[in-house]
Amino acid sequence: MFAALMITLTACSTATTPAASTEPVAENQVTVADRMYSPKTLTISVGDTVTWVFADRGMAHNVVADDKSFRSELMETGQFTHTFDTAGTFTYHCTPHPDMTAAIVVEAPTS
Ligand SMILES: [Cu+2]
Repeated sequence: MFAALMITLTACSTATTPAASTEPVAENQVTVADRMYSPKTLTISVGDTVTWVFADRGMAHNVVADDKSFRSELMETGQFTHTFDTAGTFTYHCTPHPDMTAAIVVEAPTS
């Protein structure tokens, strides 16, 4: 039973672990893969930069703010970054896939 569990875990991690990269994993990162944004809601602080990492080979996506404050190109691979200078909730979507939606919640510094 334990062995079976280990095999399941190993298979799962193999499928979801990104290819080895020399670049450090960004703190505020959204992965665009499997026709979805992950995490769907990312909370950051004012002044933080979000990096979207496109990794859905064979299917191009983009990142378009519903308020048009940022917009990426259509990409299968590569990265897009945007720095959020104002607090608020910024919803965004993918042009070819309107059901792909997510949000960046930008929190003002507490004083
Ligand atoms: Cu898409």
